[in-house]
Amino acid sequence: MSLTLYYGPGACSFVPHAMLEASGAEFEPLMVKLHKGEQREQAFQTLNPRGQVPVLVDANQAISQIMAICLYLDEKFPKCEFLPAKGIARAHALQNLAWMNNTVHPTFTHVFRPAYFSDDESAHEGIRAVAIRNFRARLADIQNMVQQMQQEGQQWLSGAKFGPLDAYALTFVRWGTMAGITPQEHPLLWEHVQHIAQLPAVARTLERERIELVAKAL
Ligand SMILES: N[C@@H](CCC(=O)N[C@@H](CS)C(=O)NCC(=O)O)C(=O)O
Repeated sequence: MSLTLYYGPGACSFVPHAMLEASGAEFEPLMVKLHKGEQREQAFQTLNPRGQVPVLVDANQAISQIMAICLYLDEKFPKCEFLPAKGIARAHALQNLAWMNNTVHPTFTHVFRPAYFSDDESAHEGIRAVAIRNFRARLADIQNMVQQMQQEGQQWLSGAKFGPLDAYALTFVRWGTMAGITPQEHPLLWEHVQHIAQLPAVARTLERERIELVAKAL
């Protein structure tokens, strides 16, 4: 077996984890305990000096960054149609995936890790509060994407089939529950997330990571 995925339970690495599971390929999932700081240990830093999951290793080559990993898996498993193959449909899917990765995701990093943004501990609650307000608005944006998808008669945010945008949407809704954003605040999005979670591959990923759609509050 040459494929290995380093993941943190419930982290953004859920996206490639669910894709690998959906691919049907054999892979080795290796858990990194982020809360214990394993991402800062030498063994992991050798793979990714930036100290972040996910890391995919294929044939002894390590790849980090969700965008790079998703595009790599899309190319490696073309039958899965994780993303539209070409043209405007592909450009639009990548546009939305990049936005999730460079805007929605870092918004929540302010909730998880306010200390990355201020040394002043007394500022952390304020940073969290603003980030939660912004994150709630970004979930509403994703719900608009779900509405547009339904109006176009589509079943998946990523294209013809389940893919990275769907897995990221599920991850974000779950993160929101940690910050007191109840899934019912975005009913269409919640319906879509529950639909995603019913896919056997996604259900297996949730089970391996030992996580549920509604998480414990931070
Ligand atoms: N831009 C990176 C973000 C990765 C990232 O933020 N990973 C988080 C988990 S969701 C992480 O490993 N954090 C470790 C830490 O903050 O120490 C990507 O796309 O892969």
